[in-house]
Amino acid sequence: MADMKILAQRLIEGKADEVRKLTEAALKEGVPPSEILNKGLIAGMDVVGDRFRKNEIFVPEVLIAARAMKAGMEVLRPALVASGVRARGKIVMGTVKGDLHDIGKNLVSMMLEGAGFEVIDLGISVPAERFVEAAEENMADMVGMSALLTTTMLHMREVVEKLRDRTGGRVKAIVGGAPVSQSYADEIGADGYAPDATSAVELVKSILQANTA
Ligand code: B1M
Repeated sequence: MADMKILAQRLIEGKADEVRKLTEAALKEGVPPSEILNKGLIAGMDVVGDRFRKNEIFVPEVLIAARAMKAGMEVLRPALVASGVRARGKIVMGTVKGDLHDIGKNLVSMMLEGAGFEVIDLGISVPAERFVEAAEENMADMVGMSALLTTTMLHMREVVEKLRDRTGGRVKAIVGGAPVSQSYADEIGADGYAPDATSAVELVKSILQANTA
């Protein structure tokens, strides 16, 4: 019989193949997709996020767990869509123009997906206009920007300004990456800043919940 605790445990251990198989088996047994998502995959990812925050595990373990999460989500996504479980929100993510660093951005994206958000990942070196176009085309709730260079973080301001002009503040903007700080986020008028992937998830939840309240 499908056991969501075992599914969560395999995800924590980063066993992508087992997570995929257990998710398929649970669906076949008729476990509701929302239960597989919340009690299996997200529950596992929450533990990973918590351990990462406490420095009990590090980036490689998180990436491996996130890959297992992705494997489960690939199986679950069609069933979730069919059962009408809506994502918690839609976020366009990318590393800003001129910047090729994507390890942190990928980690943030995966953690957000793990927390039930839909992420549209534009990749690296994304021009300001592309962020705004993608937010409009996809009716996104938020744009997330990552920068690892002191020179490229300067492009974040342009994205924030364009977004505000074109969407009137409907689409929120958050920023992160090693050289970025809360004071820089405040200076450029971003809606939020997070120092790491776990706090990024908390930040997105709080901004989008406040938005719909
Ligand atoms: Co580059 N690099 N790099 N690099 N690189 C740094 C960033 C640097 C600090 C190294 C150093 O000099 N000590 C330095 C930047 C100096 C500065 O501007 N202050 C630097 C430099 C100078 C360069 C080049 C210019 C080197 C050269 O060619 N002369 C060049 C630039 C290329 C370019 O982008 N145009 C370059 C190239 C590269 C590689 C391609 C070799 C490679 C990137 C591979 C890749 O990403 N696919 C690379 C790497 C790996 C690094 C270091 C070593 C590691 C970065 C990393 O992945 N960290 C880095 C030094 C360091 O940080 N120790 C360095 C792990 C990752 C999980 O952390 O990305 O910080 P991080 O993400 C965190 C948080 O910041 C946050 O959450 C993540 C998870 O907790 N976060 C967000 C990130 N994005 C977020 C978004 C959010 C919220 C939170 O909301 C949207």
